[in-house]
Amino acid sequence: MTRLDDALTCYMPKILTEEQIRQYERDGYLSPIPVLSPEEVQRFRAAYLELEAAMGGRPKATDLTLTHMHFPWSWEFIHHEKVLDAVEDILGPNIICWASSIFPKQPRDPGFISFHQDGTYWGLNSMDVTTAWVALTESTPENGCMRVVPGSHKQPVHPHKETWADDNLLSRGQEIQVDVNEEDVVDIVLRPGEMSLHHVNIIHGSNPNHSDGKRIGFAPRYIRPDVAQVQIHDPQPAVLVRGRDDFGHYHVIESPPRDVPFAVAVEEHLVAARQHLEELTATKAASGRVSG
Ligand SMILES: O=C(O)CCC(=O)C(=O)O
Repeated sequence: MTRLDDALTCYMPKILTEEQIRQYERDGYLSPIPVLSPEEVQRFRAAYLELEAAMGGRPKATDLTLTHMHFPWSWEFIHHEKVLDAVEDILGPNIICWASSIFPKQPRDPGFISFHQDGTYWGLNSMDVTTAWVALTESTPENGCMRVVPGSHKQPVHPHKETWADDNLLSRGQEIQVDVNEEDVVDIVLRPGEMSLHHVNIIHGSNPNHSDGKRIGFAPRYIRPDVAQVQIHDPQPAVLVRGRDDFGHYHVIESPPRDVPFAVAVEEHLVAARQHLEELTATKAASGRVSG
């Protein structure tokens, strides 16, 4: 009996099947999982597009981290019941949202994401970390959907190079220093409202958008409360979205974002996101929370 068999004998999954949980364990990702209704997709997409417009129309992914700290719709998103039910089936009943990112690609956007493993530079001391990548538009090979190497989460953490390439949407253009065989890569095709879950150590990336439409994904990062961030002395803010935190590794935020005029929230968000990126770049800390 494996550890997973053991766990499944006393656990009744909330939304995933046992087969899906085993699949995630084996492949390091699971897709597609329907989570948002068409109305929710429309509402969240409209909220994001309002933010996008207020940020000049083409915000970079690095300016879109931690929106849940500033916008009620994003706070609601990271607490979405169906998303959390699936995450609970993977991580267990106690869940912290440690970060969130939004990855927009504009029509014909040359922006791409080089192959990388998130686990290399988030500075977390455990691999019990999963990203819920929720599609707010279609996500297809043509518009630059996410691509993964199934099973690669079981590989060691590989060296990465910071390329700082212009069109690379990652904070420092991090790129894995192993050859990725195209034949091993799987496209994660999603319809609006579907999500994939991916393990923090899986090799993943995405290509430019060759279509005439936008591609938008919202990606909350979830951990178990026992997962700590190394090399950080003061507890970092994080949101307990389900269950209990018996470990105290984070400064747990319990209240939704303050009710301030939209323009103020945008300004505060941008300052916070940029400050965060600056700190990260200045220290080159391996513990960055700038996602992707
Ligand atoms: O949105 C993408 O294309 C890639 C996202 C990503 O790298 C991530 O969620 O970790």
